[in-house]
Amino acid sequence: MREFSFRPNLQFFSGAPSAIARQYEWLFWALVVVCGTVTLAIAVFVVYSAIRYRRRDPDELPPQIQGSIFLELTWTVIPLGIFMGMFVWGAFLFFDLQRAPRDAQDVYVVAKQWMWKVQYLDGRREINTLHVPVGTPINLVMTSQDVIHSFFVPAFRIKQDVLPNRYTNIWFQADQPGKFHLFCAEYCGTKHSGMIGWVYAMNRQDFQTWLAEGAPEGSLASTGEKYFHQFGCANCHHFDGHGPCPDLRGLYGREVQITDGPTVIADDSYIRESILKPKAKIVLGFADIMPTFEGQISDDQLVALLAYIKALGPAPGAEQPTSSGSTPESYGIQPGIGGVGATGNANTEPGVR
Ligand SMILES: [Cu+2]
Repeated sequence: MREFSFRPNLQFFSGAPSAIARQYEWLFWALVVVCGTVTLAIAVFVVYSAIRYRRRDPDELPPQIQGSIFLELTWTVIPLGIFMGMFVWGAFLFFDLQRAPRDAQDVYVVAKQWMWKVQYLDGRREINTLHVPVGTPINLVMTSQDVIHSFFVPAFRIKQDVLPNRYTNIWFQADQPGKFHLFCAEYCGTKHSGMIGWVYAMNRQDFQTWLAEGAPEGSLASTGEKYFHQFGCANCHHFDGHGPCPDLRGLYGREVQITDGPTVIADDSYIRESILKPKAKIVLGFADIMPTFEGQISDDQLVALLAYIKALGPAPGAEQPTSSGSTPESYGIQPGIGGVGATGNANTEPGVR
């Protein structure tokens, strides 16, 4: 297993352990070379001109030169093309890193002063370490319990702010096994510098073995299902489309029409807001009857509820949501399974892993 820690050394290409990280290195060095060349060329020309055209006699009157359209267009258009090219290159890479592939596996991260709590869909949890299989895109869904933190793994060139009261995400895919440093990159209090950990990229086989070692309480979605009944959500959110509150099957990633407002995408942050501040966005056609759960549900419980809601497939005959990220199948259940005889009864087993 290769150890990769972040220490300054003179390596031009570090052999980064992910494809996007290597593309970032190419972009970085292209920027250095282009900007360095332009800076050097200008500096040399300034020095050359200062010497070549220096005033030799106090009474000297230099010949007047009229402008040259050709010259001005040349030195405007060529650099514009080069720098726009770098902008477009950088923008494409940026978007690549912002949009997780559809088959990415969700892993939930809750940051708090001063640790990283990681929860896997199968129910395994860990602190300050993140185990991932090689060759699988991992979509980190992150939130903070207190202040702003920043999830930073230099080896994968990923850094994303982790904010209270909403979810942010970033994805990466390790393509070689190894151990990589994880940092908090946003000053978050006294022990900020101790908020560090390791990302372990493992062969799939090793990862499966590791995963099987510890999830005593069942999958994250099944834990979420437990909370769904415990907090009484099931009393109003029926799975037959006839309850007093919206049917949550297939909700995740779908467009939702708000009363007196625009449509919104039902993403992680929307679902979170709907649980903690249900009055913020009332779904069209439903009454404002949901109580707030602010202060009653922890971030860890919210993550489990989210996993459960995502795991509910669409209602039979409904369209698949079009969002990226994990599909209901990756949560270990079949689409539509949430509707199988389920009317919010604690005895129904939606077949979660
Ligand atoms: Cu922090």
